Amino acid sequence: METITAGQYLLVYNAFSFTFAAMAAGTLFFWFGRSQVGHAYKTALTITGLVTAIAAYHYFRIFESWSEAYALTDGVIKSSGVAFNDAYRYVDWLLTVPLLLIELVLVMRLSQSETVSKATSLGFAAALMIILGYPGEIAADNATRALWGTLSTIPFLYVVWQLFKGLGSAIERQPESARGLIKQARLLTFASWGFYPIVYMIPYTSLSGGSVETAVQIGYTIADLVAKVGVGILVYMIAVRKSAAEYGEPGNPTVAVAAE
Ligand code: RET
Repeated sequence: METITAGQYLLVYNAFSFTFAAMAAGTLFFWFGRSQVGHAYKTALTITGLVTAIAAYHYFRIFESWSEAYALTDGVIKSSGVAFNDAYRYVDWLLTVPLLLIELVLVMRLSQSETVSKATSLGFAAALMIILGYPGEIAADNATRALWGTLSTIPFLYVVWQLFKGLGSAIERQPESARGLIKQARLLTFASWGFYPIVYMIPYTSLSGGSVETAVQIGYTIADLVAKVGVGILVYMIAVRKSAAEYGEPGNPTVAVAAE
């Protein structure tokens, strides 16, 4: 394992701890938020909270794995001999990335057949992207990393293309008041997702040793916070705004029933 400094170790340690707290808090917020939206949007918020719940569990495990991998005594850091487990991150993505796409599709409230076909094709491509990326992430040499990274980019580009082109026409059919927010959610998804392959390429830079490990862990952690909690908050706002447009003010069941 690469040698890292005590400062780098603590930075990653605190970032994992912070992210566990943020994901857990996000889960409570999204699930309690279900009471603020009309019934058509409750599933979208259930899934948004499920994404952060799955991530909270994995960040807890990642945090534990990180602290087991190193021993910090009197300000001196040593590798403990137990390997840091990178698999938690990929297992997390395998579950949460398709769910994130489904959450976006659900909040658009398309027809049932459109929802099923978009959620299936996007979910499948996203899962393929993660499965192809993993062998590269754990590869010892950069050539193997590049090979799997390139393969993983194929389904990645398909997802990005679908988000922009495929959902584009659907967005135009959304209520005026929510359109801007939906475009923002799509853009934030695009920007945060684009950050992952950049972080993946850090080992090709002039950084070395513990700096690579630290930059990769911090990079993926920031991207996860934006992609799950940041996009989740936008999904919540879209659901509230669309509920107001379609059912009347939030939490007013009389209007909601009348609008059905
Ligand atoms: C990998 C491998 C290199 C090529 C590409 C990748 C893309 C990863 C992405 C991950 C997104 C994860 C999310 C997690 C949070 O919920 C696998 C790094 C293109 C886009 C959104």
